Amino acid sequence: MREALAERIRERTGRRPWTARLASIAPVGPGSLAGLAIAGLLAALIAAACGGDGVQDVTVKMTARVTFQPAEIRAEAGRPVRLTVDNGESTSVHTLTVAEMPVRDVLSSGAARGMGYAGTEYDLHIALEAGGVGTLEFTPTQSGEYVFICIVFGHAQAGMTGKLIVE
Ligand SMILES: [Cu+2]
Repeated sequence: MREALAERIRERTGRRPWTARLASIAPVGPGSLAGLAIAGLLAALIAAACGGDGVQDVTVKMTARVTFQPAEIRAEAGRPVRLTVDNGESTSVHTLTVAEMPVRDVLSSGAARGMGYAGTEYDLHIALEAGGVGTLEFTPTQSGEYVFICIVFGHAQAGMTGKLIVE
């Protein structure tokens, strides 16, 4: 059945479809080691395309105009996120805070001026002094749209808000 389909694709394109090529190197019998090595190589190549360790790297800048740049970021549910938060250009302390969001494995490197986690008040939070760069690692567990803000008084009202879209 599969061979018949492969034959039809070959007739139409003059080439063997890659699935048929994969099938022909699938491990069967004594020649299986070469097949396994090629399958392993393919898996490694696919993993590299996804960022190697599977971590989603995202960077958000806190700007001198009291905004987040970009103000919209995306992540995939179930995969760890390494969010680099860059307050290098502004002259104020800022935070990136998500009040409520289904999340696990949270690790925050920021805690400026006593603005670290206040108990379990926020699900995601990082506070950075002016000039500081930090990382917020987490794994979102549910798709949805989550608002992040800076909790320094007046900053969210001034426009320091953004959206984290988990798909
Ligand atoms: Cu701020």
